[in-house]
Amino acid sequence: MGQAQERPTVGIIMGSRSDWPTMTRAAEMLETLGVPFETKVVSAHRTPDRLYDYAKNAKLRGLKIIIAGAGGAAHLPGMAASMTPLPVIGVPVQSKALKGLDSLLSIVQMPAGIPVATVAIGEAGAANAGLMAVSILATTDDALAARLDAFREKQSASVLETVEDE
Ligand code: RP5
Repeated sequence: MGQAQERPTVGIIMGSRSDWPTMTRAAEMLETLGVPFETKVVSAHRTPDRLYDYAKNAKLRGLKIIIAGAGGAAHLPGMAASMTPLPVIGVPVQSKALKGLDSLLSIVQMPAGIPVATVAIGEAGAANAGLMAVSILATTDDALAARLDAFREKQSASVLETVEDE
């Protein structure tokens, strides 16, 4: 898994190594925009003690945002959010049985009191989770805000105005 060198400000956690092909899209966005991050496998049900330690110490270690991806009965984002004051962005990983609808509903339907900012199912959601983390950090980081503006301008320029004839 990718790992930036500087002290991480974003923690990308996921319930299983099998989530990495999805969660790598969040990492790619952070890398592109120059945000230091870390990636870890932290399962709510297989490694609950690891989750407790991670969430309880996240702020103390200097993290500013957590991106948490999980599939199926996806407790990870909500449980992480319950144990840290940091903003948590939840990524519903596409499951085999229910194509991620289970993941989506179990992440998005948080009862009032502990929020999880939930993005779309799968790779698009993971990419947007990375960009959402950048947007939040950019509110207090002018250099990052400028890089995000440039990223968006480049994206706009890459969208063709017309459909070319073959
Ligand atoms: C969840 O169960 C993980 O987030 C993953 O999406 C799903 C399946 O995990 P594996 O059985 O592939 O490890 O906890």
